[in-house]
Amino acid sequence: MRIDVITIFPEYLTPLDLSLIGKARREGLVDLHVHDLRQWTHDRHRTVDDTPLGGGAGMVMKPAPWAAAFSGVREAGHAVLGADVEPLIVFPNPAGEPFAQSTAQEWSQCEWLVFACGRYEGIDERVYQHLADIGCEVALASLGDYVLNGGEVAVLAFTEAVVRLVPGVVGNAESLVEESHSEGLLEYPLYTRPASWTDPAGVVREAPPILLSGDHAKVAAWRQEQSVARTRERRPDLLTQTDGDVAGA
Ligand code: JEK
Repeated sequence: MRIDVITIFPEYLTPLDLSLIGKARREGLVDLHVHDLRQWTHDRHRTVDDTPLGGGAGMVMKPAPWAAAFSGVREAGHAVLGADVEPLIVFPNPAGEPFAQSTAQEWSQCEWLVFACGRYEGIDERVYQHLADIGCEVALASLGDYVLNGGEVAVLAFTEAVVRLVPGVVGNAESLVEESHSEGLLEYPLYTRPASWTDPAGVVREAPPILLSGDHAKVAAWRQEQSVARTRERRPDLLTQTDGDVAGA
């Protein structure tokens, strides 16, 4: 999978060098490129923003650097992937479709993603019109119902959620199988050694004895019950969603 990120703050994306994503990049499973939007400006001040037409607070991103950036990034991608491959262009946007695990699953099937990080009050509307006109597939996605200062933090989250679904990235394939089984439910409680732990207040806290029984079917049934009970308590909305019928709910 190839991923391009266009931003005025490339340093914001440096966490993508770390951990699971960094390893996936070094292993060649993901080809990730971060671009500074200002490289597609031509004035002395490398201007990417201007005042909103019609008035109002804040600044708006100018269309020309974005059009030049998409042209440059598409050309670079075509040189590697072939001229017949087109990216899905994703704009993080507070008014976009809420990003969900199902979105991550869809995007993980893409050969090529381009993330376009806006700042200020957003991007001139004609950029979206232009991309639609030239036949690009475009998606607006929101990280959630709260206001961020730009798209970068959303792209970190989108990329992490997508890349871990790329085959070979999560080393423990069992994890992904378990994840798909528990879909739509919250995680059951986790325990590790010691089975009997004295907390800092001197209280002896035992792990549930069933987890030491060695009876895998009983353990699985207990975990399922715990997941359903927790979901009912903390996220009842997940149990009334009509899709993804949950067994044992
Ligand atoms: C991309 C610029 C900052 C801040 C105006 C929006 C209703 C008006 C733009 N989940 C998410 N939250 N925020 C973003 C996000 C924010 C962005 C950009 C994504 C580009 N900004 C900004 C305020 C406003 N208000 C809320 C009232 C617009 C995001 C994602 N993904």
